[in-house]
Amino acid sequence: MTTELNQHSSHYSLIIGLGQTGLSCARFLLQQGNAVAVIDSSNQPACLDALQKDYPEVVVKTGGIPVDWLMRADSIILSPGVDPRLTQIQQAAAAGIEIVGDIELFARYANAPIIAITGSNGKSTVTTLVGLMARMADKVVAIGGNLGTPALDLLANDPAPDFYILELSSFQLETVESLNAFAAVILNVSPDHLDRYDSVEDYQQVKQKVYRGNGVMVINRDDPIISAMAYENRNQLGFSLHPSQGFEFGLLKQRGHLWLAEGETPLMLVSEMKITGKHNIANALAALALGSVMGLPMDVMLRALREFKGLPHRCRFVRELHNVRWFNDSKATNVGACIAAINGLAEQGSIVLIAGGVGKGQDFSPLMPVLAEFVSTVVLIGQAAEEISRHVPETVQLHFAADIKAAVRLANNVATSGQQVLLSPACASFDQFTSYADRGERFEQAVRELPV
Ligand code: UMA
Ligand code: ADP
Repeated sequence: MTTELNQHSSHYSLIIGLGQTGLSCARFLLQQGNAVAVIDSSNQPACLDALQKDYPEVVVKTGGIPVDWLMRADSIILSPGVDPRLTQIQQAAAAGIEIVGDIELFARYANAPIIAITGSNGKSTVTTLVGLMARMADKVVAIGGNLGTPALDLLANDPAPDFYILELSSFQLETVESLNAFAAVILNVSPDHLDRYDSVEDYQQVKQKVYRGNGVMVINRDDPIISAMAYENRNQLGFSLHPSQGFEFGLLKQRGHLWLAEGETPLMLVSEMKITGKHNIANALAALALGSVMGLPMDVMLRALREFKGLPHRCRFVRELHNVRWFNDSKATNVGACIAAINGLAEQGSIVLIAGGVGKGQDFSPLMPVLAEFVSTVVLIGQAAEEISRHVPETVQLHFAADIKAAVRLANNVATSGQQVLLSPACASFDQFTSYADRGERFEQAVRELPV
C-alpha cells in the first residue's frame, strides 16, 4: 500500500516501523506541527489501522523500505525493532540525514526528571517496582518505554509528572544522544541480542549510553563491567549482594537471617519480600538506590517491597499437582535470565526445565553448570532446540517436544514428587508464539489442563 509522497511537502520526517513506537512518533511529531511519512517493510503493520483512523492525511508506504524515501527525508525516526545496519539506513546516514529514535526525541522534549532503567534482565521488574514506590510516596509518575506505554505518549501528560520512569532497551539506546537522566542504572549485562550486535562489547557500549549526562549513576558493584563504567567525577550510588558501606545498598547477614541494608544499617528481612531469588534481591536493592536518589521515604519504599508480588511471566507460580510445583518464567528470553531463574528456585528442589525458541545467536554453554547442578530433565522446544541440546550435560535427561503443550505433558510424565517444573526458555518466542506473554499464557493453560 502506498499513498503518494510527491503530493506532500519535500520536508518531512520519515518514521520507519509502524508498530507502537511508530504510531507514538507520528502522533508526537504531528502534534509538534511536523510533516511525517511512515514506512514499514510489512504489508500489514500492527498500527496501520490506528494511524489511518486518527491521521488519514499521513503518507504511508507498506511492504518495503525503498531508499529514495529515506534520501528525501529531513530526518529519520527508527523504531527499536529496525536494525540500523540495514543498507538503506546506512546510505541515508552516509548522506548526512539525521537518524534518531523515539527515546532521543523524548529526551529532547521531556519536561520532568527521568529515571532510566536498562540492563539485560530485570528492567521491567525494577521499573514497575520504582513506579510503585513512587506512587505509594504520592509522587505523580509516568511509567513506560520498552515496558507498556511508548515513551513519547508519556509526554502527553499535562501537567508534567514529578518523574518519568523509563525502561530502556538496548535497541532504544542505540540512537540516544541527548539523554540526561536524573538517575540511571544498568542492572546487569549478560549476552543478549547478539543477532543485532557485532560483539558483546558493542552491546555493552550501547547500554552505557543510559549514563549520558550528569545525573546520578546507580551502579551494580557486583558487575565488574558496569563498575568500570562509573566515572569518578560523577555522583554515583552503588548496590551489591554483599555488605556495603555508607549510603550504598547491600545485604547483611545477622543471626542467620539475610537483611536488605543501607551501609551497615539493616532495613528489612529479605524473607519479607514476595519476590524470590537472588536476582530479585538485586532488583530490590537497585530499586531502593533509584528511589533514594528520587528522595522517596525509606519506610514507603520498604512497604512497596513487602507488597510487590512480581510481574506475570517472571518466575510466577502456576499450580501444584501431585507435589510438583509449576512455574512460568516465559519472560526469560536469554541465557542470563534462565540461569537466574534456575538459581532462584534451586533451593526448593530439583528442576525439570522447559526451554527453547529463537536463539538470537546466543552462546548456550553457560547453561551447562547450572543444568548439571540443579536440573534433572530438560525438555526442548522450538528453533534452537538442537543447538541447546549440545549444551545439556550427559547426566541430565533430555527430551524434545513439538510444542508447548507436548512439552508440558512430557514434563508432567517425568517430574517426580518434590520437583519443580520451570518454563524458562532462554530464547525469544517468535518461532511458535506471538510474544513471550502468549507463550506464558499457553504454557499456563496447558498446565491447568493437566488431569488431577
Ligand atoms: N519493521 C520494519 N522493518 C524492519 C523491522 C521492523 O518495517 O526491519 C516494522 C515491523 O514490520 C513492524 C514494526 O516495525 O510493523 C514494529 O516495530 P518494533 O519492532 O520496533 O516494535 P514496536 O511495536 O514499536 O514495539 C517497540 C518494542 N519492540 C522492540 O523493541 C522489538 C517494544 O518492546 C516496546 O514495548 C515498544 O516499542 C514501546 O516502546 C518489546 C520488546 O520485545 C516488548 N523489546 C525487546 C526486549 O524487551 O527484549 C527489546
Ligand atoms: P527485562 O524487562 O529486562 O526482560 P524482567 O524484569 O521482565 O526483565 O525479567 C525477565 C526475566 O529475567 C525474569 O523472568 C527472570 O528470570 C530474569 N531476571 C529478572 N531480574 C533479573 C536480574 N536482576 N538478573 C538476572 N536475571 C533476572
